[in-house]
Amino acid sequence: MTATGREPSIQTVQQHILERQRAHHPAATGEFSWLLSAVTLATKIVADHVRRAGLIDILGATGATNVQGEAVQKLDVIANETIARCLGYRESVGIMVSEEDDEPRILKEPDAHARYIILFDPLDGSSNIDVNVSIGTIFSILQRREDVDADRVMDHILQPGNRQVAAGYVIYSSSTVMAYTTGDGVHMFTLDPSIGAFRLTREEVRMPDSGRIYSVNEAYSPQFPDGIRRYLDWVKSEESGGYALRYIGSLVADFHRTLIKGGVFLYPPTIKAPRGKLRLLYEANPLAFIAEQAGGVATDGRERILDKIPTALHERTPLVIGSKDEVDRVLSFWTAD
Ligand code: FBP
Repeated sequence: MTATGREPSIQTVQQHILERQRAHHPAATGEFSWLLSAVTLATKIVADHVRRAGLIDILGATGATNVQGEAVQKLDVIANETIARCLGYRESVGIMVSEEDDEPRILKEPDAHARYIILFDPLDGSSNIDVNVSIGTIFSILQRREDVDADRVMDHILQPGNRQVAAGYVIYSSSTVMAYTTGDGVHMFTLDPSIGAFRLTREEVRMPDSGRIYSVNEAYSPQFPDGIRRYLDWVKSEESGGYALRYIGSLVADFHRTLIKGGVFLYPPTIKAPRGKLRLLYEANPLAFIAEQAGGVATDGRERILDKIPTALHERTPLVIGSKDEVDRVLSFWTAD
């Protein structure tokens, strides 16, 4: 019951998408909200596993290593298979790309129906699973290109981020929150355990234009480009007027904070990872779409993330993302070579 004594309105993700789509596309069939219901279903199942992880022995590694060279966590596999299964029930999903899979999964032979491609990081921040720190799922949705033969799978997948039709993330934390955009603003939903549904809690989210928070793994600063090191010296100087450092080590959580409170998140190139660590297709692109839709900015230090032409499935990119003024500030010290 709200302060006014009225029952708060209950709007689920599907309702919200349908209503906004109908507002802009009266002929909308509901196919898209049906597609996104696979994501909400899967992430509800993942949220339940994450919450009970310590109780049902699904913490820890499987002993396997994924295509990224990372130790695969048991929950990585559960999240990956759960999302694949739920997406598999949707006629409109033809191709699926996951951080955990070496190759794309062709769910359906290319036809007029199976026109969507879903790219996702099933469990971001998995190094934080065992220590009960916020983790998340990140997803990006593309449509098959009409100018390319149906069987040229990689040409359909390797599209620039500005071709995304939707993107979002779910953060598994003190509460489970989903944020998404279809290019019509950014909207947030909180999972209500009492009804098992994501309920609208913030509409038209705007990222503040500035924010005195910077987020980076400073342990790597000896490996950062000079410009980044100069920015980090400035941000800690009196001249900056004082900033706080916040680094959770889960991209989805560091981004969620930046989206709400403002500031800047950086994962620059390092000597060890000259192209950065984060993946373009299912980490940088979806978050860049959300950032821009909320009034923020995302760059690799040289160009807009959403304009980058991908060349490989698990391609990495440097990432500077956040409030306009803070990203501009970083770029005033550093421009990628
Ligand atoms: P995955 O867990 O999905 O592989 O993501 C990579 C990640 O954990 C990000 O969530 C996070 O921002 C970054 O790596 C942390 O890297 P580092 O430990 O080098 O700071």
